[in-house]
Amino acid sequence: MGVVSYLNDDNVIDIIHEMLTYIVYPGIRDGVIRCTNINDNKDCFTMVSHKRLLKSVVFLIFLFSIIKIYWTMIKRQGNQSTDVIGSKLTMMCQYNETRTVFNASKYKLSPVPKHSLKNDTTEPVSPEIAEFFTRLNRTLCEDFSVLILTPIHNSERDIENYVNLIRTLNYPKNRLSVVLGEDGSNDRTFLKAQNAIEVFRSIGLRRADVLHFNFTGGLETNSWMKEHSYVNQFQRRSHLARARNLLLMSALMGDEDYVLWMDSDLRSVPPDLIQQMIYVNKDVVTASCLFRENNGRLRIYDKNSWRETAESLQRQRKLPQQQLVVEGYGASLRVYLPHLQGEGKRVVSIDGVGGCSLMIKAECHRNGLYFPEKLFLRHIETEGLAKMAKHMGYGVYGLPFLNIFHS
Ligand SMILES: Nc1nc2c(ncn2[C@@H]2O[C@H](COP(=O)(O)OP(=O)(O)OP(=O)(O)O)[C@@H](O)[C@H]2O)c(=O)[nH]1
Ligand SMILES: [Mg+2]
Repeated sequence: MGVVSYLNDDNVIDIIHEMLTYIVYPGIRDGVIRCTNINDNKDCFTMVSHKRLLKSVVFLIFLFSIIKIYWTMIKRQGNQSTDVIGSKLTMMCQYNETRTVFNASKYKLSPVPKHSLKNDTTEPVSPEIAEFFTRLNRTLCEDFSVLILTPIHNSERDIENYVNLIRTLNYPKNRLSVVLGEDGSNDRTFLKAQNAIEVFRSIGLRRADVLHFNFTGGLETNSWMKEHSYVNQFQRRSHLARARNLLLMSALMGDEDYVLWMDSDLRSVPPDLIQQMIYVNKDVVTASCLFRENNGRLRIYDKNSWRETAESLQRQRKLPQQQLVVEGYGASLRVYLPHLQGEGKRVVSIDGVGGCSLMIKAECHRNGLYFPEKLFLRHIETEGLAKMAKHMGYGVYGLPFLNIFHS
């Protein structure tokens, strides 16, 4: 007689399968198999082998083996859809490009230029097109905890508007945290930021804080011209990269899903900015940052969000390793993000990003993605981060139809 033992939570199919396998085992002469529960020592059922049953038993073993394999496969598939996804990150908000087919012949879009050259303007698209590329099921993407990080410096004038922008975001406030990181200001930025934090706490944000960093090395000037002159870009961007990294290191907790980098000097952002960015489920993604002139013309403000072209890469190969490449100074051989609208896609792959509103999966930061303070493949700060992200195997994307406006 053979005995098959089982535990309370053993699978019935597994038990029967084991008993059937046993019954043809030649060592069990009487062909009796008993099944015993080892928790309470009680028998559940017994199987007796008859010669004429052997054929059908072999057939049943075969059948059960098939069912078992099938069962295991289904179980494994089920596991994958929660496992690979890495918790809730992809499952709930996946954007499926193939589900929405853009009718290119119905809606005319300006074709993607070979490169953006000296053109830093963009045409507004019709409300219909904008709606097509920003439509989403809002309820799907509100389950993540998002940390908004904003470096601030001499931002006294911007903070009130910044507070309003955070207020108007329609993402659940209890899943939002804001941490501001200030250094080197010679105005009342820190005081204003402390007041802002009080407001954030009062409207129910998950966490709100302002940090002061005591480090030097920034450009000590209040002149916009000097700040943006080409010769000062290494120092300015390197210092800003450091401020961002310090902020990241001090503020990122273990339970945040996304980090949204948002500048303090934005005029407006869409209320569903966060949902839009989460919806596309990318490691690194940025919106188009524009500037609206008084005459209504749209200028591309953020020239750090671009796609490389064969020409831009060829030109870089000729440069010394230690040469900083910054966009926005002279004719561009790259294609700026808003000029990629012509591809007719909600989300497009890019190679450089700016920091106006930049969403990064917290996991990427935890895995070592940061803002290079020195050159990384000839780039620095946000553009350096994009280069580093690609180097680490992360995807870098832009949303050419999602506009935010710089002040
Ligand atoms: N902590 C810190 N924040 C900074 C520093 N410089 C700029 N910032 C902040 O970083 C963000 C981006 O800086 P901006 O100076 O706006 O960069 P930009 O948009 O390229 O340039 P502008 O045309 O001057 O607006 C803003 O929120 C600034 O307040 C700095 O030295 N330290
Ligand atoms: Mg700015």
